Amino acid sequence: TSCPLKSFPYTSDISSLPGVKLSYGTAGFRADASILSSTVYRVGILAALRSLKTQSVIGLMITASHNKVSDNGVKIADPSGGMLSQNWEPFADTLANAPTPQDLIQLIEEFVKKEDISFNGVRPAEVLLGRDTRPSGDALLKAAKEGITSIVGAVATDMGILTTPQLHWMVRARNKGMKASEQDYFEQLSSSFRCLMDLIPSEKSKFNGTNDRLVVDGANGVGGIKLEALQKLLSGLIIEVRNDGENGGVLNEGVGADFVQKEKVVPYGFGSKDVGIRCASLDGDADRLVYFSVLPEGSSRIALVDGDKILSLFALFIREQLSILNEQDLKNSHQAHLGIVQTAYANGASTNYLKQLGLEVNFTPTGVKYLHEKAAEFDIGIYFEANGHGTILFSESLVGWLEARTKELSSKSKGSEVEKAALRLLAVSKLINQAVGDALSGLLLVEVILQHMGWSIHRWNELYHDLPSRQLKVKVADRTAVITANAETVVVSPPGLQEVVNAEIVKYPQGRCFVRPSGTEDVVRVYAEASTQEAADSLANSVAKLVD
Ligand code: 16G
Ligand code: ZN
Repeated sequence: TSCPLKSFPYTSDISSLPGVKLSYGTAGFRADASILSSTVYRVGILAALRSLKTQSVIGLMITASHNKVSDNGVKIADPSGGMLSQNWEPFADTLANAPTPQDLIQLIEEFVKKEDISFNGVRPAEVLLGRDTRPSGDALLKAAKEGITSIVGAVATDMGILTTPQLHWMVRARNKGMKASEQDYFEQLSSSFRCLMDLIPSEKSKFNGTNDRLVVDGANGVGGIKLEALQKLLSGLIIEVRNDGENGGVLNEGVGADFVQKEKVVPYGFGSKDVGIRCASLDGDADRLVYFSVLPEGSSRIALVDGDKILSLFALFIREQLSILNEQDLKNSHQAHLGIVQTAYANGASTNYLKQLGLEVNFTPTGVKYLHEKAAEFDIGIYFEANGHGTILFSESLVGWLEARTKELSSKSKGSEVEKAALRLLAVSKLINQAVGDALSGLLLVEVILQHMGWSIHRWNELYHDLPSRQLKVKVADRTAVITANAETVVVSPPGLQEVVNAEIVKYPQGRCFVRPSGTEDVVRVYAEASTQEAADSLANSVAKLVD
C-alpha cells in the first residue's frame, strides 16, 4: 500500500520542544493550545483511519475540560459514543510524538497494514467535529479538518460548539441510524424528563419539600449556554444559570465543578443570598456535575453534594423501580442485575451506604474508560467518580425487554405500579446519556428524582455523612516508578512502599489511604480518609513524606 495521505501541512510543534512528550492518557491529548495544532491534525488522521477501520462514524472533540482557558485538548469518540478503544491508544501516542513528516508517513503506512485498513470499495470515513468555547478552538478545528480530509474521500462534519457529551451522544445516535442533531438531543432529554415528571406519584407531590428553583454555575463554558437553550423545552423546573460566559467571566477561573469539588467553596457569583437554595456546578465541557448548598455562616463555605452522592441518589431510585418490577411482575423472568462502579476516590461512607442497600459495588482505576467498561457488564450499571463524572448504562437486552413489557402492560394493566416502574426505567435510559457522563442529562435526572422523593438538597445530603478526607500532590523525579494494583489501592512498586503506608493507616480509626501516579499531571497523588479532618490531614501528610 502507498501512503493514503494527500497532503502534509503541519510540521510537529512539539519535536522542537525538548522534554515534551504527549500521552493520550485518560482524557486525550492536552497541552497549552499554542503547541497543539500539529497534534490535533494528527488526531484528525487517526479519527479518519478509525472510521475506515470500524466502518462507522467517529467523533473528534476539541476541549480541555476543566483546565485553564489557555489550554486545549483533543479526544476521540468511538462508534458506540464511548472513549477511543484502548488498543489504539499506543498508535495515538506514537503518532502524536513522531518527530518528522517521514516518521509520520511511515507510522501510518505500517499501522494501516497491521490493522488491515482498506481504502477501496468501502464506506468513506466520516468524522463529527465538536469544540468547546475556548478561543483557540477555531484554529484547532481547522487543523483537525485538514487531518481528516488528508485521507482520501474522508468527510469532516462540523457540529459546532458543543458540550463533550453532546458530541458523544451524536456519534452514538448516528451509528444507530437515529436522528442526531442538537435539536434531537434536546428533544430526547426534554421528552424523557417530562415523562418522568408525569410519573411522579401524586401523593408525593402534595407534600413536596423540593423547591422547583435551581441555580447553576456554568463554569463560564459551553454547558451554561446549552442549559439555557434546553430549559426552554422544560416545565416544572426553573433554572437560573450564572457564569454562562456572557458577562466577561473567564472559563474555569474560580468557577466550575472541578473548582467547587476540590476547594469546597462557593464559585464566583454565589454567596450569602443563596443560603438554602439548591445549586449545581458544571465543568468547562459539561461532562461533570456536582451539587452544593451555601452554608449560612456568612462565609464562602458550602455543603458539597458530590458525584458519590449523585450516584447514591440514582442507585436508590433505580433500585426502587427494579424491586417493584421484580416483586410484582410475575412475568418478569428477566431479573435485572444492577451493578455499581466507583474508584478508590469514592468516599468510604458512600461505599458503605451502597453496600447497606444490598448493592454490588465494584472498583476500577481512575478514568472514565475503566468505569464505563465495567458498568457495561450489567443490565443496569451505574458509575460515578467523586468529581462528578458518571452515568447509568442500560444493556440493550434490558431496554428491549422494557419496551416490549411496557407495550404489553399498557393494554393489560394500564396505570399499575408495575407499568409505571417499567416506564420510569425506560425514560431514564433515554434521559441519561448512554455514551458518556453528561452534566445536563444528569442534572435533569437529579431534579426529577428529588421531586419524586419530595426531597430538599439537605435531605438528599443526609443520605450519609462523608468521612473527612484529604488529597495531596507530591512532585517526584519519576512518577512512573509508582505502579499500583487492585484498582489503584495497593502499590506494588517500589517494593516495600505499601508496607510502610499500611503501618501509617493502622494508626487512624477508619483510616484509608492510597497512592497513585496522576494520569494528567506530573505528580503522585495521595488520598487519605479518617474519622476526623485532623486525622485525615495527618495521615495524608505522613504518607506524602514516605512517597517523597
Ligand atoms: C481525567 C479523567 C477523569 C479522572 C481524571 C483524574 C476522563 C474523561 N477524564 O480528567 O475521569 O478523574 O483524569 O486525573 O477519563 P488524575 O489522573 O490526574 O488524578
Ligand atoms: Zn470535563
